[in-house]
Amino acid sequence: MSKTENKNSRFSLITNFIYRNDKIILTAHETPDGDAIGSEIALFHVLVKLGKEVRIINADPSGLRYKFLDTDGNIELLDDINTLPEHLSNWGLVILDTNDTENIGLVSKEILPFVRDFFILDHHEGGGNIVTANHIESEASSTCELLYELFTEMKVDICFDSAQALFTGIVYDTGSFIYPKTTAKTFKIAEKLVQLGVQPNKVYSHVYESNSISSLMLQSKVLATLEFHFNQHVAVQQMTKSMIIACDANYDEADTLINTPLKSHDILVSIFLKENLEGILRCSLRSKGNIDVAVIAQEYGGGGHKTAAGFKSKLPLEEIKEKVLKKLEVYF
Ligand SMILES: [Mn+2]
Repeated sequence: MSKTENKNSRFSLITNFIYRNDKIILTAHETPDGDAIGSEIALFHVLVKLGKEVRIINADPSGLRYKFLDTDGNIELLDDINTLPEHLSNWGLVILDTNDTENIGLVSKEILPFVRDFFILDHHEGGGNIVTANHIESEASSTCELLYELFTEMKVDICFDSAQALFTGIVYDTGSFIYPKTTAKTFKIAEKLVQLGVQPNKVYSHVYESNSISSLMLQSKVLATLEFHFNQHVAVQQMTKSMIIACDANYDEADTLINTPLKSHDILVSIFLKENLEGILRCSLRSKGNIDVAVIAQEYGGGGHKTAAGFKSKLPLEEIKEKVLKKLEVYF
């Protein structure tokens, strides 16, 4: 591998960032999902192999279902700023799977302002203020897919742990290879990762068959809130803080329910309004057909893709529900 800077290659910006920083912190979006954690773990192993000093620091804890990717406990939680590296001005920061620096929780306050350099690697459609130090390909199925291609361009070896993390991110973000951005390339990459030893069934089992009983209880409560609008073309579900507490469940354990209404032929948009334990509301939106839900999310300071987007709000749940339904009126 050449250490000379290559200005013409597809990944030259991120490659050069890696070459000029010997100490690198990795982070990803709040409530990190399979692609966020998969990206962090995959890049971690590659950077360590390149001789870098690497830390993964997230604002929110990883879900239990992703612990198999991090058996060595390399992911640190930013809940105690005393554990931060001493001289942050010597460190570079790579932000994965979001292009919104407001979407990395406390990392945006405690780390981002103090590092010498930072870089965004992501596949979401842009929100408002996109910084220039970025590599964003919104056609990519996942950040993990981009990372695989970066590693290939850099000609670095992908170890088993890294391969398994990449595969998990791709499976998660493509809904197991069925969402619109799943391409022949996605399958080719998956094939390579399986050749490196990844067992698809093992990944599936960890990510999708490790729900707790409390999560099932929470899901039954959320599904019971299902209501229909616009002649049964729009479905709304909600999860309140009190439901999470009553079930002794975790905030993200009902997440997949947003996809359930879309299983009906008639439903074109699925809305999921959920409060976290601090009472802060997140509105997630999914669509099929030609309804661009990213536009709605962007109006409220969020972002995402045409068929999958979301935003956070301090407004009450009922108010946001009415506002979002109003925005959808033009389609029906
Ligand atoms: Mn992603």
